[in-house]
Amino acid sequence: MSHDDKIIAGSAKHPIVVLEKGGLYKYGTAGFRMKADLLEGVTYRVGLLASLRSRKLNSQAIGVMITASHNPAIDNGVKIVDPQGDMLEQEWERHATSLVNAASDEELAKIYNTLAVDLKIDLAVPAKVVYGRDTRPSGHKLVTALAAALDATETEAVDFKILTTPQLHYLVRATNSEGTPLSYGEVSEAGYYKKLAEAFVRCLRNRKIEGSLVVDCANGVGGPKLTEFLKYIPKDDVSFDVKVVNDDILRPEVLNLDSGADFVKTKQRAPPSPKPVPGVRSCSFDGDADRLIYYWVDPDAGFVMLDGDRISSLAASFIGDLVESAGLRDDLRIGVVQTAYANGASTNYIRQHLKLPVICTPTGVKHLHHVAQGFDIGVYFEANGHGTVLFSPDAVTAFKKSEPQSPAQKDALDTLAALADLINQTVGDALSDMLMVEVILAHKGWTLRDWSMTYSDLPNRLVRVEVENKDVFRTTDAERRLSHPEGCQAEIDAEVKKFKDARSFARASGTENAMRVYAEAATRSEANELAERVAGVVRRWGV
Ligand code: G16
Repeated sequence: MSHDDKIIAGSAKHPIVVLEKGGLYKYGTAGFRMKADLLEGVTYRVGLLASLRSRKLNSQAIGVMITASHNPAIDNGVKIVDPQGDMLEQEWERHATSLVNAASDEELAKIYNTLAVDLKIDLAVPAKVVYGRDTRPSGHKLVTALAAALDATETEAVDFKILTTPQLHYLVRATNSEGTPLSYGEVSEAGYYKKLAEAFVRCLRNRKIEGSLVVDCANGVGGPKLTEFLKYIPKDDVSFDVKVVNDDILRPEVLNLDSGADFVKTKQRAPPSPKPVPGVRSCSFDGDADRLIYYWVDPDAGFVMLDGDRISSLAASFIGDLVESAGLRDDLRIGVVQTAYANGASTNYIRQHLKLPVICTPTGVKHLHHVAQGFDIGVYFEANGHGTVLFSPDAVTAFKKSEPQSPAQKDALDTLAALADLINQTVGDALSDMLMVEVILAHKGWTLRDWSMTYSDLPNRLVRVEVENKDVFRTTDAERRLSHPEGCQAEIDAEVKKFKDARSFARASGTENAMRVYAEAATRSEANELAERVAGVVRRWGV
């Protein structure tokens, strides 16, 4: 069979579903994400693109992750991971979109070949794709479609089975750096646990983690993976009292249900089950363990949340102090990257108190990651808890090679070097970020209450608004304003003007069929009211 015949035959077995009303599939905030029954053909086609990408990049391994993260259990998604473990280069998103929207199997083969010619890809060189999936039952079928595409294109395939999203990102980078001086770690799930556990011990050195930590895993893949990771911590060196909850992956319908980071962030309350114990330090992962939110229920003040903005300012402050103690302040540029969802108080705190630059990008870690790479130390977190800290090769060399002039300087350099290993450099990782937070709290001797006292959040509200046609909304100015439909932004501005110290914006979600509206104002009730009013404007225009 010719190459084209193989591609066509595979596609016929994993057909694309034609969308209603001439709709097109789009590579959104985190790849293609929708109801799982629409995704079989999409995943087959994504497999074809991954093979092209590997061939284009000198046969380096490309990753494919099958997950819908925080979405409900009936959804699924598929996204491509580049060789260094970061998200697919944005220029290629349109190639993914054109392949996925091919009208027929024959047309698909044609577009595949045209892409190969246009992008100067030699189809005779080897290709490699590594892949994983979360715990959604629909993942089985999608993996079969993916494997068929890899088979049709004679691509070497490695199935890592069930993983968290950040684990797959780790494995892609580890695969491509294996045996080089920049080796990222052993190419196995165990290698990931070993690397994190070893760095965690090095980061802590004689510091004690106070109290226990309850980790809500959204009944997703993070549950079993965290339990597995805990076995790698040497009990003689570190006492880490973790209680893993909401880790039921056997009942798919409970995934992300009334639990997880997205629930906690959007509802601004603790998961109802297990009943929160006042005063206990708690955190939530999302369904694929790439987002993290901390919180506790205060016996006096009630629920207090420490979201991505708080994690970002905590990390920036701690790492900034270490860089100062290490004598590297003048050598390394530290910066923070946020999105429009960042609480205004956090931006002020980072700029005015920490004296660090802050850059705002559109939503999606793919945007933040890219900008963070422009710093020697780039701290990026979305308010929803998705983020990480990136260290440039120069920064890592400085941590390892600088000659310490005092024991305090040595301690700072050692901690920085250990943090660079502990913090996942490929993408936001709830497990790795949680260990980073625990390390910082242990070093500072802080409780969550101490952490929450660094600044006061402006009251805010995030709402999800279902509209008939979210595609009419287009944004500008890092999503802080709507350019389309014309006239809509003027109405939002008019609503905002009615409130003191207020800010609001609306944007179409790239992972759900809905609009998101964010509002900040001087009081909680005003933030709620403003959000509802802007939601009303969006509903009127979204037809
Ligand atoms: C994904 C992206 C995040 C983004 C989130 C929500 O998260 O990776 O960067 O913030 O979607 O995006 P949107 O508002 O466009 O729906 P996850 O955890 O769902 O993969």
